[in-house]
Amino acid sequence: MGYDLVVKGGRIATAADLFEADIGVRGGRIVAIGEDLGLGDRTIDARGRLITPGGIDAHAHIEQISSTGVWTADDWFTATRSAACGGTTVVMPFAAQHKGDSIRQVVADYHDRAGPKACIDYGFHMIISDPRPEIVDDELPELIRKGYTSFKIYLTYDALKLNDREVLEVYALARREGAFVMVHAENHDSIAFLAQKLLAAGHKAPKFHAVSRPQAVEREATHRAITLAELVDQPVLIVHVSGAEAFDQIRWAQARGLRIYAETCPQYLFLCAEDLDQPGIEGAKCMCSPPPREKANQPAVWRAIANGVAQVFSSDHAPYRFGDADGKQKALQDFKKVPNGVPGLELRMPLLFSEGVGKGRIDIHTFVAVTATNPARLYGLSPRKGSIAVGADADLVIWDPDRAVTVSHSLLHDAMDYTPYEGMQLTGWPIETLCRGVTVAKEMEFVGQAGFGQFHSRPLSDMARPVGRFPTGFNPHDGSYQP
Ligand code: DUC
Ligand code: ZN
Ligand code: ZN
Repeated sequence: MGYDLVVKGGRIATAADLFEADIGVRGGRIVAIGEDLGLGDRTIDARGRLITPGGIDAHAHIEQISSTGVWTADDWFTATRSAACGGTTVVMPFAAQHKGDSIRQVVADYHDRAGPKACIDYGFHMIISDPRPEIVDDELPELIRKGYTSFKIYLTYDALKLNDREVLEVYALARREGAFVMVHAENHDSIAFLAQKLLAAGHKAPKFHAVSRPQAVEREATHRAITLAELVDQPVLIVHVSGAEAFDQIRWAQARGLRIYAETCPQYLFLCAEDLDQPGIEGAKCMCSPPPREKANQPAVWRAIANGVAQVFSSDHAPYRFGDADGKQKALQDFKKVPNGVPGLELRMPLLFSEGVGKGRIDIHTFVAVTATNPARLYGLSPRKGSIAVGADADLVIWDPDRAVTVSHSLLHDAMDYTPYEGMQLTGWPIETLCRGVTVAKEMEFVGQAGFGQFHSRPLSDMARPVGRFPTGFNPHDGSYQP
């Protein structure tokens, strides 16, 4: 039997290997990898090109309403169109519960939004902000069993934060039902205290956003999230880690054998606190939480990726337009009113490729691991997603490793009116993106279709299973005590 598609002669990079071969695709899946597979019904000449697995962006806010009631600028169509043009073939945004919501209903509503518009494949994490008994005892177990196996919790934001007792209850539920927990780790009361003092002293400009959320508040909350996880033996991933001090806590936990994972994002490699300090309210374009740190912090984030302390590189795409009255223009009032977040779906992979692989800070295998393979393994998408292997979906990115691109928002495909990376000079670009063997982006243009994206429910992966060890020998889940 022939192939629907043969991608010929590219240099294939996986998390482990780099080799030249043809890829044969049938029915959207890779069915052969070998020398000289001949021609398919369609053939792509990839000689001189690099091929990596389609990117998995495991943290993005798409068509989501923020804790202060503002909708993201991107909907499912514009966000996934933009992701595709940047080499991403799977996105994993959040079905976000706000207080009082039924999470079952939130997930159903989110499906209704995503289904007709998604141009690439997708899964959902849930956000749990209201772990009341019927959610913990009834709705969540049902949803986890249906394959919504990961959720995010917050230690900050008035409308979202859980207290320590609630965190423990949610961790315990996750362990009982086999779910994986992502934690936004910043100390809420410290931020509220500092912000109030800053505003009272008249410090309202965007740069004070970073002053109100210093590394110490991230460090403390990271340590707390880890310690609570240790008490109940629940693996967790700390999302969007920004600072060397939080990474110190994570490295410490990993060295103790705790199953603690970390994610970081482009804004912590390519933006810094000084970017918030610009004339007028320009700095609001770079406001996200945790905030970008001082420039001297950036090498520590690179090291965390290179050394495997951070396993996942996501965008945390949270798009709020600069020109919108309920977007970044809120900075005209004060930094506390500004919706938090920066866009990054489309540039996540090109930025890391150019500045990481191209400049020798990380190797191509690490690039593939943190942009595709690790998120697939952690979140239960492998072996279908995250690698180039026989049996996997033909989610492929064909790179021109030498293409020089000066970043301009006019090149991008989101619904935003700016990119914080304007003017950066990159080398290497994803010139063709295939999702299940279908070209969805080519030569910086979107050629896919709304509704093509498929939803993926997800089993728990081995990486997210508990270790089976408790600090005192007391297992709070079954009451047993074995000192
Ligand atoms: N911080 C978040 O916690 N979520 C969205 C974006 C941001 O900056
Ligand atoms: Zn967050
Ligand atoms: Zn986020």
